[in-house]
Amino acid sequence: MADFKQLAARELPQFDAYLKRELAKIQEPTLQKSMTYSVMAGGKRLRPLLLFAVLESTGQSIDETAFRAAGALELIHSYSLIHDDLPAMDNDDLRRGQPTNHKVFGEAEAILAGDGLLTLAFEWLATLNVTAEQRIELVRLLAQAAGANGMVAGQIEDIEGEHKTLTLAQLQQVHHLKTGCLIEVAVAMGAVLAQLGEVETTALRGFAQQFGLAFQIQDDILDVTSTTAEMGKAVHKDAAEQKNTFPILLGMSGAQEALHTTCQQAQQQLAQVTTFDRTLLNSFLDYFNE
Ligand code: GRG
Repeated sequence: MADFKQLAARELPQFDAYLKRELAKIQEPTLQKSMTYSVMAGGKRLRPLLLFAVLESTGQSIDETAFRAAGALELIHSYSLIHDDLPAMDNDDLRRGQPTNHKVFGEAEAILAGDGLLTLAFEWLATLNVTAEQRIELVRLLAQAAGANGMVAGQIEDIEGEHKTLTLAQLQQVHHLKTGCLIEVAVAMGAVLAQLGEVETTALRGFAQQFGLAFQIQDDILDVTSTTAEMGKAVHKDAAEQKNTFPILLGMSGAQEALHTTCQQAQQQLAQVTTFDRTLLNSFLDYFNE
């Protein structure tokens, strides 16, 4: 059984080509360029890889249907990052080391590129070559995870939390909604495509929830000191910006311990899967030991 790196090396070149080909069908030239710019800007494709991993682990093929469903996840992810970077939100000039969408195309265009990606995601799901029941379930799952009871709620709670100190439970809830829901739905969508039963689906979702939390704790740990290549020294982020992070609430060693415990919990959730090989999904946790 492959590990997540082998899966990525095998599938991502074809997946990227699929995304490029499909995005080339957008007729309005500015939208076509700006939407493609952000989707093809070098993201890790973590959510698509989780969906592919569920299919691979359960003996299903990773075909154009899988690419289209995983593509919908990546479109939503890209839209969220474009909007998150806007002056009204995080006001970031750089994303993945490149100018953010609004810096290249303008603010109004970036809002519209995000809108275009959000709606295109659901068009892709609605035109999937699966049963009508599966299509409806996939649309429902993604809408719930990305919407006002999921990622959008997380974003607003994050913005509102900026001016106060959150408790650990509140911080975990913000991250669960803001990033965890989309990570969790990636495996849930894989489970729908693979037609898994309730026990496996629940275990996979539990695994992904813990994985998403670990992902966030790791991101906060790495964020405490980010090094700039030009200056060759550690640059500490603005103290206000760091108020609600795991290292601030738990201390650095506390955050590292929380990361370790969360990975163990992810493994325990996955251990409840007994009907297929867990090696590939387990290997996603290696991401935190690099
Ligand atoms: C604007 C509705 C709306 C939501 C935005 C996801 C999100 C919500 C904001 C992203 C802000 C952020 C930096 C969150 C921390 C988690 C994180 C590192 C997300 C980036 O996901 P990756 O690492 O991104 O999967 P890549 O670049 O690999 O695609």
